[in-house]
Amino acid sequence: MPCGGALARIDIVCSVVDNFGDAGFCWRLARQLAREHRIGVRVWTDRQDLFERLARGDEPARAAALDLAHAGIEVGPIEALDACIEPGQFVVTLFDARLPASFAARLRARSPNPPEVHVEYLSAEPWIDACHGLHSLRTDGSIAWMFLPGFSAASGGLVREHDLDRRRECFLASHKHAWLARAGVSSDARIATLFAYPDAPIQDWLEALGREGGWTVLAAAGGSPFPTGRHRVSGVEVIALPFLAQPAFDELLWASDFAFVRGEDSWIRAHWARIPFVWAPYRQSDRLHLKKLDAFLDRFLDASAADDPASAAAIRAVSHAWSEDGDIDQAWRAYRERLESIAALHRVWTDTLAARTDLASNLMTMLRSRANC
Ligand code: TRH
Repeated sequence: MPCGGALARIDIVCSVVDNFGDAGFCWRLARQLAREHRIGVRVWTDRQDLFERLARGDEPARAAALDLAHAGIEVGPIEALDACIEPGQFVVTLFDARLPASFAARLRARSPNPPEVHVEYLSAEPWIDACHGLHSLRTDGSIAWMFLPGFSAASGGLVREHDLDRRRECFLASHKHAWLARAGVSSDARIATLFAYPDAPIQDWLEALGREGGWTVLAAAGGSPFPTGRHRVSGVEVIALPFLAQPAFDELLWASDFAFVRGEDSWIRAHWARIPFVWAPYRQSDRLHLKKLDAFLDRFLDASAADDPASAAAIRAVSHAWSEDGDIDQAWRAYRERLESIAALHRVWTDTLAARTDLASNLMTMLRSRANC
């Protein structure tokens, strides 16, 4: 079977641990591979419902079937792989996903042997660069190649579609006004997206925001304590949104002046939205998430803030306070005072990242080189 061209097919296996991010990353990658690399994509998952939600949101007006069909992607249950599904030319497992035994046996019996690549969670930690591209040898003699997403040129990179800036600029020039009007936001409000974990100090932050005035908070679904609808909290207008289709989630970030983001996928989308943001890593035991946070802040601020230590300190303080490691009221005030300078640091950092090869392209290069085609 050919490796390239319209006939090539990739199987992506994605089991979901928690939240929206595992499926969110997979869905974005699948869509980009189908659209930009002209490859047939099949996604095998234990949470088809989440993929449908990402495709249509909780708004009946957006049809999941339409979006799935447009993307040209098949989404099926992982168990189906155990039956009679023949592997495609390339097989990718994500995060905690494992191949069902009989599918793995069929895959490894094939000649030539389709390469298996395992994609891990994104991290800014330094060890990523040395481990990306290594392989592990299994007891049956088969090999899995490790693909590690990351922020450096030595890593697997970040998901970033080729037309992303053009779509964002088009939205800002032509659609933002109507988008905000539909969401019920007045056009002179400063907009903060709130996509947080439930243990973030949301109430304390809203009180700080209320004292300042002028902000509208758009609370994304999941993690915030507010039911869908409008609320007035500590003097702040809070609009709690339904779960949005993934493209509309990007528009939410594009329309914002600032965002709290979390996990993995929204973290990277906040970069590409080119707005100042504060990231909360997924909580782990032994405060491991704070190590991940510092690894990111080190990379970001080393690359951008050599001449602005005051802004760097404000970013560090607010990021730690948001992950329950400090006083958000005090940290937010210092951060807010320097928001213009902080936005400039984000621009420098994002420009550096945007110049690198994107994750989907790096993945296809790895798959093709391992398949010798
Ligand atoms: O939901 P998350 O906290 O997911 C996390 C991370 O992926 C983390 O790495 C993983 O270990 C953990 O789950 C189990 O945050 P994240 O990664 O930002 O994913 C959210 C996805 O949901 C993202 O693709 C955007 C999408 N989304 C929508 O499409 N519409 C919405 O309304 C919302 C709120 C999110």
